[in-house]
Amino acid sequence: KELIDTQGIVEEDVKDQLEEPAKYHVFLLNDDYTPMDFVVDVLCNFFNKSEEQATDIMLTIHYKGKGLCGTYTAEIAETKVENVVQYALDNQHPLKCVMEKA
Ligand code: NFA
Repeated sequence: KELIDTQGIVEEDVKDQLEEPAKYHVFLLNDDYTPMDFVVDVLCNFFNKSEEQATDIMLTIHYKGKGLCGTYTAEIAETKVENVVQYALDNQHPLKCVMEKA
């Protein structure tokens, strides 16, 4: 956001400098076809989870429909989603990855 002051000078909105950048949750969604091992692999390699954390999250997704993989600023969350979606497509799995404002 830009503000114009009384003399017509453009200033940054002070709020923009004081506020933390918005954060986004990145989720994986369940499906009937993607192998469990592939999901664990994605969680380890794209979201820096340990094997144990990755297995917990994968089972949460499998039983509850979705699971939180990480929370990031917009640009990083977008890149995670793009990379995971492309990796799933490359391996012919229907795994879905989405982001939501935190
Ligand atoms: N439901 C999948 C299966 O039974 C496993 C899975 C887990 C898929 C988490 C997507 C996300 N093979």
